Amino acid sequence: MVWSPHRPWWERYQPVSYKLISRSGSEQEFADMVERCNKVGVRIFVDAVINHMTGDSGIGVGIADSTFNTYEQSYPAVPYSIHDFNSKEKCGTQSGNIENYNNVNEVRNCRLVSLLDLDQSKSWVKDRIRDYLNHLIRLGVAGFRVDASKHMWPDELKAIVESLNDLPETHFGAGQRAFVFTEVIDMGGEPITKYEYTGIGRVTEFLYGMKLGEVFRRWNNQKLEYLQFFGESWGMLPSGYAWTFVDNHDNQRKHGGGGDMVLTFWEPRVYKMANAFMLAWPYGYTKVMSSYYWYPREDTDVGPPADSYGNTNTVPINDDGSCGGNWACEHRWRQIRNMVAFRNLVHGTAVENWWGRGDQIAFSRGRKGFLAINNDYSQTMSGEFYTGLPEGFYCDCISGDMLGSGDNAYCTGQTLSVNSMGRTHINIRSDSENPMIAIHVDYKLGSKRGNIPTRRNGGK
Ligand code: QV4
Ligand code: CA
Repeated sequence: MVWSPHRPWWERYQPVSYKLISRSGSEQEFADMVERCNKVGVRIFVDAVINHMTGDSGIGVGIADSTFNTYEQSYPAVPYSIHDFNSKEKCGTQSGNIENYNNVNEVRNCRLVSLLDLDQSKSWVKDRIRDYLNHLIRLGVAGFRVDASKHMWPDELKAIVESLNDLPETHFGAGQRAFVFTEVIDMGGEPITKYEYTGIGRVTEFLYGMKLGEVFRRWNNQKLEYLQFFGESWGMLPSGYAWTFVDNHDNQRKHGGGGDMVLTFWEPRVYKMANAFMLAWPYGYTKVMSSYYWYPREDTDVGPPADSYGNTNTVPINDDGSCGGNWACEHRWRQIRNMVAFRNLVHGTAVENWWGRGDQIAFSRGRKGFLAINNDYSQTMSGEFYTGLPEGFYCDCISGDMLGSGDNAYCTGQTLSVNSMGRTHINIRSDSENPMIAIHVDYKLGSKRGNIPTRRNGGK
């Protein structure tokens, strides 16, 4: 990938070759990480940049020491030459860049912000991309996020995906295919739609984070109670095709679409609420973002924490489970981490017992989990709520963790008591830092339920 003087994060979106060498490490280190992750049930998905190569910047050398020449359109390390790129004639704009998103041909055959645009109808190009992805599959990755999918013809992309090898049997069992997510920003109003890509894999649903941000910010008269039918009826993809997230690496820094509505770790209180809702809500395939803090905030190019050579720093883990060294690690924040476990646990159950009043909502997932959120400015959310859960004491996974097991299990946060009717009393102040409660059957306390005051938070 390209090497830029100020080491912006987006260097890695400009490939020079398909060598697995970056500021994050070597191929060997990558392969080792994938191997170790697979062993403990953590799957790795690679963000594959296959629409284009570098920007139109002349002659240069990439991080892995491969050369390129954009005047000649040559990338000898692949190799790609001028025949492998969409020509100016095929594109049709004066500049050779995408100028009008209402012209489908332009969006797919011209250069996105001057990035040299590969022609995926050429068998040489298809084969190089296939070899690259198969190489990653051989190393044990579980699938791909396909960058800039909107800028590739769906049938050509589909052909590449279908040509890939099965995943290695050792880690995945026989006959398993790579899991593919396509990046297609479609918020309505353009001729290219997300629906064109549903035959390839999951598709990004950018409306999701935008709308969720609008609701949790209470903008445009939105209220939490309107979330009762959050999903397809809001103009989003059918749930089985949608890939959802509160924010991503682009829109958290105002690249790509989404605007000011998008919530990020910079606003932790409301960000945690939106993520808790997303993870408890049975729509789409959810993604949790994990970021780094950057300064100054207005500079949206700042790269990850790095050493003086520009190599990305290792992430230090603090005693409380949070990350140090300017890594935000939202995925480690207790409220988010515990809601991931909630989601996995309640998978397959329906929303039941919906209750909504303005900016206060509560609902259960089958007889397995229950979430209540108070996003009201001033009103406490208080009363008896039907949780759908079996009688017993439960540890609220928002305010704490359940540690220990069986009769010795205890809760580091607040404990809720569900009676034989499945009802519990809740009291959530509007000024609480975490104005939510979430309980589920895996956090059911034994008879010796006990509270201890220490709280392991993971950061926020
Ligand atoms: C600039 C000008 C051009 C000019 C060119 C001349 O903008 O008009 O022609 O210089 O050399 C960087 C710079 C950008 C520069 C470009 C080429 O920011 O200013 O062009 O390089 O040198 C990321 C960043 C981009 C970055 C790009 C390549 O967001 O800022 O561009 O990487 O390094 C659309 C797409 C969608 C896309 C989204 C951002 O439909 O697919 O925009 N999202 C994905 C990724 C995103 C990535 C790319 C696509 C490109 O999520 O992170 O862009 O791989 O909505
Ligand atoms: Ca293209």
